[in-house]
Amino acid sequence: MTDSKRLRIAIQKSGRLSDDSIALLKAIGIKLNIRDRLLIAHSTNEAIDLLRVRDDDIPGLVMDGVVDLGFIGENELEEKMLERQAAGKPAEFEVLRRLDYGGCRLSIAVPKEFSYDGAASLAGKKVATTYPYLLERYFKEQGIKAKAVMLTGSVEVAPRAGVADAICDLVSTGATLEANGLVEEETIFRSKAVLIQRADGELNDEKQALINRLVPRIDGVMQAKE
Ligand code: PRT
Ligand code: ZN
Repeated sequence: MTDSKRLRIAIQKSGRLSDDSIALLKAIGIKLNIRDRLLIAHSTNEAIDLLRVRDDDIPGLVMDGVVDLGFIGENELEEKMLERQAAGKPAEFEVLRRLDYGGCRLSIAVPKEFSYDGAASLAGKKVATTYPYLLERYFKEQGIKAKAVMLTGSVEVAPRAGVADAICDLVSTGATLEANGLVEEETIFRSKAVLIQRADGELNDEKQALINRLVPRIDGVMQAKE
């Protein structure tokens, strides 16, 4: 159980952001007792509970005020914000810090055989992605009429499978694109992990004081690494 007087922080349970987020919490002096299978982890030295969930759920948990803070990739945060705005749901949050991990870019890539000559080449094409709102926004900005096809996994095989003409997916080294015969053509969003706070004004003074004590320590840890 979580106690509403304790600060609630959402982190990715298991994935690319988990280890770095936990390492950062530990580096700022928060002692954690994490048991692998459990959704909740309590700090043993601060009034903090961790909620360990899928990264997709973190923006909504913060925007709905279920948790006070969340560690999340800007790609996922921006996508969920656009999705919630479109659905008329609360989409407010405050970015406390941009962090030094989780770096990646959301890029459009096409099969080697595709004769690509600028974004206009995508007109009338299907583009597979897990980020339809970010992609549709890009199409709109570019004035292109193309279709975003939503896939939650295996986006890079969509062109070979005949499901789409191109893809829009996260890239870090580019090895996955290369292995699938795809060429990166446009970067539509650059992302890092961020620490966000709920923006509904419902935080009590003690929680706010704790946050105000923790954030400068994050700055200290990041500066020490530079
Ligand atoms: O289970 P859950 O929903 O929590 O996890 P998930 O599978 O949705 O997310 P996860 O753990 O894969 O990624 C979490 C976050 O890490 C993303 O939302 C990004 O903010 C960030 N991140 C940083 C990345 C990458 N780098 C990355 N390289 N997320 C995904 N990738 C993928 C990329 O799309 C490719 O398929 O990793 C693969 C390898 O990339 P290359 O370019 O190095 O080959
Ligand atoms: Zn996810």
